[in-house]
Amino acid sequence: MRFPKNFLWGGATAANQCEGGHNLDGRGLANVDVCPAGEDRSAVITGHLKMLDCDGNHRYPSHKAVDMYHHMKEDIRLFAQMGFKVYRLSIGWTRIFPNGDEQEPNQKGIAFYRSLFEECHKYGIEPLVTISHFDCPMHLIRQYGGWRNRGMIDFYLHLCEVLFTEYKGLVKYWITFNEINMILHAPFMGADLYFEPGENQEKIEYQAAHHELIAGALAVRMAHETDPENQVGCMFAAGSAYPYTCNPKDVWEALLVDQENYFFADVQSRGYYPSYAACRLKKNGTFPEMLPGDEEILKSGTVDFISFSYYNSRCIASPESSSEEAEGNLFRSARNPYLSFSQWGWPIDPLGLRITLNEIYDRYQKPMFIMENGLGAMDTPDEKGYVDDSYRIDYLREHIRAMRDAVAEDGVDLMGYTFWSPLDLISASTGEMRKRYGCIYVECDEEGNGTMKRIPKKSFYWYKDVIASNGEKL
Ligand code: BGP
Repeated sequence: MRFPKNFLWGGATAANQCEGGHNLDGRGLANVDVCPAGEDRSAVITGHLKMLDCDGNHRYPSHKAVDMYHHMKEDIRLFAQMGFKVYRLSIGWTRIFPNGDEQEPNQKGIAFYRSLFEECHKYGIEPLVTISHFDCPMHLIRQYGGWRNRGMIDFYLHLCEVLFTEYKGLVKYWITFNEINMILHAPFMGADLYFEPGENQEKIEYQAAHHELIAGALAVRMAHETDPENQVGCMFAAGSAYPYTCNPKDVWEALLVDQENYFFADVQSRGYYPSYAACRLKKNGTFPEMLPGDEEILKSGTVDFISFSYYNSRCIASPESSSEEAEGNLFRSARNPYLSFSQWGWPIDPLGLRITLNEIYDRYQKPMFIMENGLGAMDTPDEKGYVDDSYRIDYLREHIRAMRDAVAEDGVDLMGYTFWSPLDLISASTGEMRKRYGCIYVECDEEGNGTMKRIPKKSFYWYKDVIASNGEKL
């Protein structure tokens, strides 16, 4: 037994990291457009430096990104050449609703995604849509305070209603929010939150999370009512937390980190707040305000599948165990002495993917989908622009092997794998271009200058064989 016949192989992108064209055809300004490149980025995306508009002193990488807005057909043709069965992309909310609170959508935005979906179907590629991938109209933040405000639920649902009806028959796989747990790690980028001095950050984060959880549950219901073919998943940044040692205190700290991470999917999959979260948030005085009826909404809007990103595991040490720190997808943890690390210091742990798949499947017993996994690295093209990225192939091969073991030997139910990312794009955490993930090189420098020419790397041809052999040829 190997990968199922209908396994969905593909790749994933996010609108703000690849589209560019940030002010074209009526698109409005979004939170992701005011996250600068450079040293202020970290403070802005974590909500500690308030930046509610662009200024002349910073560069904003989402504005141009890799110009997929003008290369869409060419890019999808390349994805088709790799043999993609599925393409995961996100909707730029402000292309559809420039301010977010309009009644009528922007027809040019609707038309752009319609032609993108039609282009996918032309090649037999199933589009899989993230409704919000770190994306919120700035007007909703300035006017209403963003996800702190319960009113956001209605704006979000209005977006969903337009998407579900406009694209009925074209899209059947939906994700409500990308990496919903990023609210706790990059609150401005993840959920448009910034903090004034003296505010209780945790309380605001969990209140906003509650609003997103309610919005997501109502979106699941709406998707099913609009078209019974629709399948909706939750999405969180996963990666098991290992105790640094077998000291029970390390084991306990690791459990707490896992619970903090699983909280969101626990609610989205089971339909209620897990007791550990209810107890701790009440004790901290940060349990969110709920309205009568909220519990029923959560119960009636559980997701069809569980999706997640996996870049690395984490290693957790109690204060008693002295340890060095490691980086890792906006989460910091102890440095695991058994692992190697990427150029950006992220641990590389393929077996951790098998462990994570087993943990998640045990916990929810629902089909799963790996929505992101990949290696950010510095590529050196030759004089023709060709990149021999054998290191990326090694990373992907080992992770796909681990995923195959989880499917074939552990029996987990896995729908598909969309690696990050088919083409080079802007890094979410650092805003850099030189942190490249793609199987397709994009000729574009750190300042956003270049021909934007697309050139397949070695990994492009390798992944093509992987798909053609349904994961046999690695
Ligand atoms: C995830 C995000 C993606 C993507 C990826 C890689 O957190 O969902 O948007 O960017 O991580 O991270 P980075 O771009 O920071 O290297």
